Amino acid sequence: MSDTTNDIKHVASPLARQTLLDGSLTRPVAGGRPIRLLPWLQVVKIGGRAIMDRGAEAILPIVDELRRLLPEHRMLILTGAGIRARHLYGVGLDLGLPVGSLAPLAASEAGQNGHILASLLAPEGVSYVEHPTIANQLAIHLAAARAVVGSAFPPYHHHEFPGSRIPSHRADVGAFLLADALGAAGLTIVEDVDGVYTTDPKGADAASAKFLPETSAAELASHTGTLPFDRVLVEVMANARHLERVQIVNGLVPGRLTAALRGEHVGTIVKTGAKPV
Ligand code: GWN
Ligand code: ATP
Repeated sequence: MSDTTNDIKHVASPLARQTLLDGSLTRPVAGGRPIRLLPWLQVVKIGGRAIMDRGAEAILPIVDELRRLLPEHRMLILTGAGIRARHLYGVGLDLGLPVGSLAPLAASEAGQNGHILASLLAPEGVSYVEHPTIANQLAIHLAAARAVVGSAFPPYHHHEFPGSRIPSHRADVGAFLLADALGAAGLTIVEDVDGVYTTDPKGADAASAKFLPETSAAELASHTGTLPFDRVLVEVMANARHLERVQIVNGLVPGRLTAALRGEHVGTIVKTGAKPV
């Protein structure tokens, strides 16, 4: 075989001859910022317990607000799991189920809430889309409709990390991972409190709770108390690639979600570790 034939068949690949375990070798190739897949997308996470579990009283005003936002924004609306998942954790843990069995069961409750929300927005052309659709056909669905609804849970199943008996990657983490991976314009987390406080404003120390209009993943890393979102989100935000901030708003106050999507500083803005371009 001639040298010429060998040259033609050779495919130059920058990582072919080295280990992927050495950061100094992979950095020149893998160190760049990824492209933004859907830079115009607004991701909105609706709390399962905070909003959906309250029924019509909380859901209908949010549906109304989302409906009015459709001409202004293209949205991926993701729902959390709520009280049914908490009941499920209780029963499952009592039976000794591993975390990888509990994760998809809880995730299915987030999906149910998504189906409920999507039904109410159906007259506007909004549908529930499945996890595989979000993974592979989100762009075409958002070309056909101003918004779609999905489950905020990440589909970890038996790949859930075994560090805790309750799945650590829940709806807030799932919503953030998607928004950052898609290079979305923003992520708004809709809660039943005004934002992040120094301590739970509905807990035993409520009287001492101070509102934090702005904070950061770095500051929250040393916060030992509870937060209004998944604890692991703090770590995930620190390693963000695109999303420079997350906004937490009170969905029980009409207009807060709209203001956040219009770029107003309502609720709490949490700065992530993503570097500005
Ligand atoms: O079922 O409501 O997607 O979008 O994590 O997996 O447990 O599944 O195990 O496309 O793949 O219950 O069936 O269910 O919520 O997650 O979905 O209706 O394989 O559209 O079949 O990654 O919705 O569901 O629960 O999101 O979060 O069939 Mo459901 Mo969820 Mo539907 Mo989905 Mo899981 Mo699929 Mo999946 Mo499973
Ligand atoms: P899911 O979507 O997973 O069902 P959710 O986001 O709707 O959940 P919770 O996980 O209960 O709801 O989180 C919101 C609650 O967090 C608030 O109602 C508040 O009482 C509580 N909380 C705890 N610590 C804080 C804090 N430091 N600041 C603000 N709220 C806090």
